[in-house]
Amino acid sequence: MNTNRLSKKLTAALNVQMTNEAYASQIYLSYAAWAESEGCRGIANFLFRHAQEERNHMMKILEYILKRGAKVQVASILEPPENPASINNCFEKVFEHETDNTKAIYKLVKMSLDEEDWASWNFMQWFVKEQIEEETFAMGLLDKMKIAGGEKVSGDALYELDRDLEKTLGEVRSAQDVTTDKP
Ligand code: OFO
Repeated sequence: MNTNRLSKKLTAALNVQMTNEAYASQIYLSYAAWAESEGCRGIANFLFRHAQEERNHMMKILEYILKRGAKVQVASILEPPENPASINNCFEKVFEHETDNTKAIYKLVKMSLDEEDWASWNFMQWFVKEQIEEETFAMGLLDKMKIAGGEKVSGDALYELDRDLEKTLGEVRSAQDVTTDKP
């Protein structure tokens, strides 16, 4: 008896998104290591933490695919892009990455809608909300950066920004504390 509750198309797309989240985790990990080597420990901590959040997103999709009786396909992950040219550029890349990921999430929402797979549509709403928060946070980083001097940031302003980001860490909701019921 076939107990698979996901279409072939949606299974393939969810598997791709699972790998996208793993790739996002690698990107944040590499930027974090770079920021640490630049002496920006607060920024590095934020990025390390975010790498873990992206991994949690990957796991969330993996668990959903299994829960629906479909097959998980663990694929290879691309190498992360080259290091940012500056802290300002790092935040720009973070924002770009998040908006790209939002597009990928929307495609899955649309696919679930077209298939009238309401379970998957409902599952994807968690990611829609998450992307709003992540984009908002990334925009906030760019705003802070602008105030601190943008590309020209250095010395005291960079030090303050780094400390500020370290302090805000506790306010950033962690993905592992979130469930579909408590988004
Ligand atoms: Fe997985 O949310 Fe960012 O990319």
